Amino acid sequence: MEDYVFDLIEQETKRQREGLELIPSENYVSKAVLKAMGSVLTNKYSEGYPSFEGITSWDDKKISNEILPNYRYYGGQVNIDRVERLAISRACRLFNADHANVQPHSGANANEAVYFAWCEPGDNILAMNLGHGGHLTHGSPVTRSARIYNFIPYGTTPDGDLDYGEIEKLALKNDIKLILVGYSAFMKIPDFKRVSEIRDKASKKWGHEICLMADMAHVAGLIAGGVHPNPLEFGFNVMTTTTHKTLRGPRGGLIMSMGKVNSPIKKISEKSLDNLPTMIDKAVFPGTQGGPLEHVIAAKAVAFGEALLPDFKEYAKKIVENAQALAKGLINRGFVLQGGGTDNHLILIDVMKSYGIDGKMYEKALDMVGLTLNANALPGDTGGAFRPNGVRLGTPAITTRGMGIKEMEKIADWMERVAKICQKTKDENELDDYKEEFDKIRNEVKNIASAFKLPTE
Ligand code: DSN
Repeated sequence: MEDYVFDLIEQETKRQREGLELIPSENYVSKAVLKAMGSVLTNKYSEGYPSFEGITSWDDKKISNEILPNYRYYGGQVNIDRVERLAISRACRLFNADHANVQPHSGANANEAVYFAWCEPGDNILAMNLGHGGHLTHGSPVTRSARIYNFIPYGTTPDGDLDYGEIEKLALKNDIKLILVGYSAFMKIPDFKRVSEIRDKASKKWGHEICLMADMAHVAGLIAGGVHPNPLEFGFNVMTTTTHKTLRGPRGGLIMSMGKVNSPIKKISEKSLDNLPTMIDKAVFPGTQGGPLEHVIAAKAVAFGEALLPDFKEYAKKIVENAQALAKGLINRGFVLQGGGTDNHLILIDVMKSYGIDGKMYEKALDMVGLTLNANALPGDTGGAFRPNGVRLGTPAITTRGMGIKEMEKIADWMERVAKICQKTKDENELDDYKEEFDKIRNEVKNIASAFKLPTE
């Protein structure tokens, strides 16, 4: 059947092929992930959960063979149960977690489910300020969670690290139920042990358990690849993530937790960290979601399987190497980087300080040459969310395409040339006047990009 939609998919494939994806939260999935996602599993309803009755080891063969009783509300689950069990068991293996819930439709849903599982309306939650690199779902007033819970924001220090002193002060001043470490624009490695010690101190002071939560959406692939510490190994009780960023799976969410693993329908009479896995299962379904997207869960299972392979460790290492090479190339060309560089996959540039241009204009100009990144607020940004002075970029997607240090130099070079063209006008509406200069760079980008195939081609 002819449909405009397929034309547009074709055009998007071309855009992805001919340009370079520098948005640090995006990536390219493999053929196998795409195939699982576009499968007939989308036809199936499967509210509820599979069971692991009698399964004592994470053995793919056994897990994909067993037919076990389940906790579902529809029949016909024989294959669905086995697929979801594979996804759960692989996630547990990847992150050394006691339990995984693979059903969240997104990272936002995953975060909401954790708050819902552990907190009561009005409870205090300590989380990173959005303006300092936190995420909307960590307490921005425009979200539903912020109407239910009382988020208390902490920030970063001038050198771009978490302000541990402030976290401790706030945790001891306010009777908090949950401390959240997570972000969407942060380029250091958090000191998870230190936050865990702060939690223990606060817990003693307030006389109750405090849940330690990590939202590792940006760096989950780096954790899986062994180049970033795993918060679950430092006393954190729960870790949420999306599955499509550095983890390179389908668009979706995931919650890993530590504690006793019970049947998801076990009655929990008292909230305790020990019971967190069961409380989270209940909070995802029926608490906050209905039918799981089993085609996406199948694609998650495939992606987790890929991330368990030795190649993925190499991939994770290269993401960081490329980010550091790109950071160096940018610094050498006069760009001012927040925090002075990067320890992970992400770079935040103060383009106003670097070239006297704002982030939105620079984002638009880079789009004209096929380099995609996003304008991003810097701590204390005077331009606000819509016209910030910074841009955010990263290397997960270009590393998937096989690019290395040589290409990072090229990218830094194009970025400098584009910044210099922007300097000539400083008016976003006049960028078209420089079309010829942009087209020249665009062709260079296209030539190099086309030499590095998308994994799905
Ligand atoms: N939208 C994601 C990002 O780009 O960081 C966070 O959810």
